[in-house]
Amino acid sequence: MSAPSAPVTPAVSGDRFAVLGEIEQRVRWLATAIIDHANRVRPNTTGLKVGGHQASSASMTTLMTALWFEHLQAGDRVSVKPHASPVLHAINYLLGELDEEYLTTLREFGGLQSYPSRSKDPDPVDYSTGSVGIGATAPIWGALARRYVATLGEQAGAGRQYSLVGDAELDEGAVWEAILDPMVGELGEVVWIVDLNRQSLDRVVPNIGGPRLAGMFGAAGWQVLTVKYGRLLEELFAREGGDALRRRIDEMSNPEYQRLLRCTPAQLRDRLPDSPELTRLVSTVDDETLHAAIRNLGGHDLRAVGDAFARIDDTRPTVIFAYTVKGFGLASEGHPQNHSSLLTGEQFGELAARSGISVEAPWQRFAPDSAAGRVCAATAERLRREPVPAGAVPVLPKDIGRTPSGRATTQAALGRVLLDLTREAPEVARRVVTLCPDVSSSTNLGGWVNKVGVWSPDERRDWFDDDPETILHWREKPTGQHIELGIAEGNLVGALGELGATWSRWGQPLLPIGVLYDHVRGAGIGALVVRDLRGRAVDPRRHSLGCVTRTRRRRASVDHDAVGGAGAAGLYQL
Ligand SMILES: Cc1ncc(C[n+]2csc(CCOP(=O)(O)OP(=O)(O)O)c2C)c(N)n1
Ligand SMILES: [Mg+2]
Repeated sequence: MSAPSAPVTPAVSGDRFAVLGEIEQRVRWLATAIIDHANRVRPNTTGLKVGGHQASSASMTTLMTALWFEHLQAGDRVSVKPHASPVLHAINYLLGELDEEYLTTLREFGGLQSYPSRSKDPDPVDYSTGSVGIGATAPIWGALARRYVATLGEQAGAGRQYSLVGDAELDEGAVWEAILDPMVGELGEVVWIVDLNRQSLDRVVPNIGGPRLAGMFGAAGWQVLTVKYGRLLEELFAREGGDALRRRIDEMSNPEYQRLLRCTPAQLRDRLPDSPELTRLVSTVDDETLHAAIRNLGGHDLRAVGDAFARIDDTRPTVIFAYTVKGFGLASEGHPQNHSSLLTGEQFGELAARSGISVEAPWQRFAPDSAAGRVCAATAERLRREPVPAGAVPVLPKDIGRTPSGRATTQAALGRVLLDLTREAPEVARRVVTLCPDVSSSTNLGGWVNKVGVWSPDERRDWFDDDPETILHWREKPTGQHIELGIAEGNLVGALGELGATWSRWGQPLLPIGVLYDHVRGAGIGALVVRDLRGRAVDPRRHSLGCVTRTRRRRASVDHDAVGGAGAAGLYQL
């Protein structure tokens, strides 16, 4: 695969953007080189494929450069789409958060992980990702968990919760299950940035389209921002015949557009115009400009991306659709089969030359006294995080003074134990949070829910509090300890995972307990590997969670970075 040569970074004016462009180019280079080294340089004793995703990474380098080096704040947290992990490591390296020795270890035992891992990677990773859709939604549940901790009166910091997601990732059911939950529409700290490169793993997706997706997010109450074109294209749109150019690009199918990305300027002159006005406009543009213009999408324009970030409204969740080119700046750019493709030695050498780097000395940081070096230092300073002090873990009672007599269902026992805990160990009970996908009453949580109330960011009136026939009282208040979800078992698992991780994120241990029916435990949890107490295999994407099912006991121990810890240790087991 070899695209006609083009400038790696579109021209940006102004010192600030020139420096950012330089950083972006270095990030793209480093991300590509990390993968190249693992596959073409590091001795491979087994001969087995190593892999990595150069094109998926290049698709996001502009977005991630703009985010990290201009907008991100220390309190923010980011989930990075799995196959862009090299971009995250490249940025962390430039910020001094990752040692050079790791850059040669991608996908090696003990080295940089295939996908961002909060526990196994040596540099700062906020959310582990890997299974698409699960990592994307994790910051939603992270936001919820942080709000929950804050309503306990504990310190949990503040900041946005970003998800950097692939466009094909939006096919995942977990995404829509989360977006549909009405609670999520109130999480103004949630920001999704969709890398809209029109490609999935296998193909150019013919009907993936911003407007349809925008309508779906908009209907769920999200702010929708679109970054479609870069400055060069906008400039051409303003010229005579510009309307015809815009219409032509807007109306062509994704595969046709993608084909143009693989064309030489001469081929573009032949294929692009469909009207006399457009033929005239194209004839006024030189080859280099024409070639750059067709790929000049907003997601590769630092200024356009920065403008969108500046418009984020923190009163509701935001999604930014950023149009990008998969493999941007690489020889494989825009090719339908570039998902796992690797640059050849020759192509890698060409990229080095265009990036101003030598293949022999690939791991160059910026000189500290250069403009880019100063931006890196200032960014590292801005994003520096204080270590989180561990909160006190209440002691779990070994005995709550109740001896079962006769027969009882596990669900009855669960209801009783929870209430007993409020009397025998109130400090422990205060840390218990129950979650349920619309089966609270039928799993015997009624007494507990009546006692502790239902969690809601704001106090809400219970219109049935004066109704003598109402047994289960639905008192919604910020101090409630039960979180009610819709019939959404995927959300249950996602939220449990993040509530179980608050000890490691914010130093505040919680004891999350999820309750669902035994026979539906597979629903929505399909993305995770759930085993019973005898089971061994665990899913690598979640921290810890406890599920008590309706008819039989189950403990879903889902291992991830920080399994165990306070959040898991106190999980309730019958
Ligand atoms: C649940 C799940 N199914 C399948 C995969 C394999 N997979 C990895 S990336 C990918 C395509 C992702 O496309 P997109 O999100 O658009 O990202 P891009 O590579 O275009 O940046 C697939 C199917 C996965 N990681 N997780
Ligand atoms: Mg894609």
